Amino acid sequence: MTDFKDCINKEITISGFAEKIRNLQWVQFIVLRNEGKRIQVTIEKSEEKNKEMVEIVDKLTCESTITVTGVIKENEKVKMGGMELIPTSIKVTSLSSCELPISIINKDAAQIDTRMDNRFIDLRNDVNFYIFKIQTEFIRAMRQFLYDNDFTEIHTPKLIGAASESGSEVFEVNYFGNKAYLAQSPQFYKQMAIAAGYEKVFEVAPAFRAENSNTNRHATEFTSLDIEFSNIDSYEDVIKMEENLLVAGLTAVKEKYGNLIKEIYGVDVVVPKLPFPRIKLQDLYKELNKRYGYEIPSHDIGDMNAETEKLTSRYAMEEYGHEFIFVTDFSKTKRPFYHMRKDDIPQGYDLIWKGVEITTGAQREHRYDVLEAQAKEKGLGDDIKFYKDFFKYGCPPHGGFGLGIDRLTMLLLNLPSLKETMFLFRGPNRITP
Ligand code: AMO
Repeated sequence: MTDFKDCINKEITISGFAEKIRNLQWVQFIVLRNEGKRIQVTIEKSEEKNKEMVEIVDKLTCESTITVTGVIKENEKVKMGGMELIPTSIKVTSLSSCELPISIINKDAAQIDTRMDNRFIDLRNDVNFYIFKIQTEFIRAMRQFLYDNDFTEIHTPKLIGAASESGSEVFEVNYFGNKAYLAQSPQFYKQMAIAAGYEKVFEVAPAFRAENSNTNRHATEFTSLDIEFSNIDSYEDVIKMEENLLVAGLTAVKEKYGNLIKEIYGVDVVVPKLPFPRIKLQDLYKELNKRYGYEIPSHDIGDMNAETEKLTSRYAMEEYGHEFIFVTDFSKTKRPFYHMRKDDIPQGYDLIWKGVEITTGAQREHRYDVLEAQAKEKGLGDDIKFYKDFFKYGCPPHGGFGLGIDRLTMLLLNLPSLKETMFLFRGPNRITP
């Protein structure tokens, strides 16, 4: 919908939802909503030329869709931007049932599950509606950054013959009587693109995880922005690429939606300073212990858990005044076989934002013999032979990362969970609508 200020005294045609209808003795008002914007439509009942429209509005129900032609007039008495639309024609394009299953104005009046059942109505609420307008800008700007840096976009299969990365956490599907799986990540295929000679590739696509975890940050299907590029010296190059990518995304979001995000979600969008802080896992453990008395549970040593991530962001904020922090030097027992190791330390990182991991990245092991030894050590056998073959006939040093888009949006807007953030959430107990 256009900005109405540019349309004053002009005739326009607008289609949208009749959000509110007030039928008074002398006048009818409709609040017309289109793409999160609103205009008041005012119909004087006494005017003969309005007779037909008055009859239409008499029968109109809230959330019906209408197309209105008329002139935008300034009227300081109108709360909605001091403007109103004086119609010459109103067409009803679809009549809504009177009783809505959930409230649009007050989204929190219904339980989250009821809201998800009725997501097409739930999304009409501004807080929900704008999520995807803002996310679009975030992804658009990041894509633009990648195009500007000569990345090639690839589309890798999500139906795969061997469980990728590791044997766990994949959904099995019946593929004409044989077993197939839903890809948990494009990891192997983005590396294949490097072996094929593409210097820089990316993909934005669904990833599937058969994790039976009901947390605010896990979905069984989510969207991943995956990147892989070659001729790097170390994972530090990967970190730098991710820093610049996020700065590009957040700069664009702040510019286009900063004020709206503050108004609707109460969040200040911060464009992070470069470089983001980095810390080695062992040093992080020491800091968290010293500052907050936190001791990592023995089964998580060498890795992070939800509590560690939360405290890590607290530390980053207190020490550096930064929302982001890279954690490096994880234990090789906790990292995948394809991470390159130096002195037995995986050459990769996790990126934490506002207390949640948003990325895993690394330099990859591209030397065939070493890769094979690391795969063996993790008990991986013949089903990844096709992957190991990528490294047999020349493959440059390379690295990359996977960035969870849904988590990114959740954190950007301070939403409480992926259930609120995703267009349609998929979890262990949710596979509809
Ligand atoms: P990882 O498994 O850490 O790494 O996933 C990368 C990022 O994807 C997001 N993510 C999820 N988001 C929602 N629900 C989930 N269940 C979920 N699981 C992961 C997170 C996470 O940081 N192949 C590597 C990436 C790489 O090295 O390039 C990988 O998949 O934001």
